[in-house]
Amino acid sequence: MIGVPQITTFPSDVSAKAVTDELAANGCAIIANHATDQQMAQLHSELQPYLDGAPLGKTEFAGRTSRRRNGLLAKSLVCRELAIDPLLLAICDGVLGPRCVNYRLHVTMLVELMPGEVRQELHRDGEIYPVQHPAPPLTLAAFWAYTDFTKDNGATLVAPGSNHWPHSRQPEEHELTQAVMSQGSLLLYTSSVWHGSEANRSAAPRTGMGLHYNLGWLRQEENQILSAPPDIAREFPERLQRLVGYDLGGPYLGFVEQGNPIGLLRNEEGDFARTEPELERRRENIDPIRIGDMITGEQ
Ligand SMILES: O=C(O)CCC(=O)C(=O)O
Repeated sequence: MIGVPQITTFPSDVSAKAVTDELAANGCAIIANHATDQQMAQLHSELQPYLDGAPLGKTEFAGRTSRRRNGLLAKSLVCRELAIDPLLLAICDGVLGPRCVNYRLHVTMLVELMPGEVRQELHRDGEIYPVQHPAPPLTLAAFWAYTDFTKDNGATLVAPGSNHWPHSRQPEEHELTQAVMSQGSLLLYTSSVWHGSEANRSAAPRTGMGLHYNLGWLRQEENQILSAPPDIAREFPERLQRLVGYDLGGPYLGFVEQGNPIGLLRNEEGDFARTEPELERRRENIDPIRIGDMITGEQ
């Protein structure tokens, strides 16, 4: 990338294709003001009590002046809505869909940087899996601005274009930019992109809400089935039930008693079909993925 690095910001009525193309090109994008004021107000009233009761981080990575909470689907109705936002899922279809039969919700997290928090160690989310970078997108991070993100309060640092960098190349300072955005906006980045939270030099907390997605044949970062066990998941819309893992990940992948786990939520007997014609069809359309040292890029 030549010149000052930038994250492209799109309006909320952008097409999924425009964002998917930007993610393939530069690995990151912002969708401005995507959640409504009403959703953000309700989100705060649902989640802030959990955040206020959270302990400070106990590692450098988690931030010793930060507070975090997970298991958000069990705690917030708005979080359930945002996790299946139609535009966001259409972007997941474009980014993750070509390489899996079903993608999953990977992790839910609130990250509140308190005043005085220092810069987080920069990282690639894909490091959670033992693969060479650059790799095709294994995860898509959807980081919602729960508060405004400003230069001073720790708006996430991102290295646009780093989705194409060789495995060992790390960002230099001039290759980083911050995801400055207003409350309700959405920062997206793929798994090979270098990023991390910046120091909070302001007098107020900066909070982001991560609802990240991953390829359905990889293990999810957060154990969603324990975070949303059947008694809780029964309250979810069906799309969300399937997204957290009450579904086959593909033909024969993740069955319960010989059937699709969605039946568990409906108290149905296993149907003894560990696959479905639609899953078989989608599986046929995925080009086999080479895992190893080959450099594949994001195309
Ligand atoms: O809080 C942020 O800005 C980024 C956090 C992050 O990347 C992480 O904790 O994995």
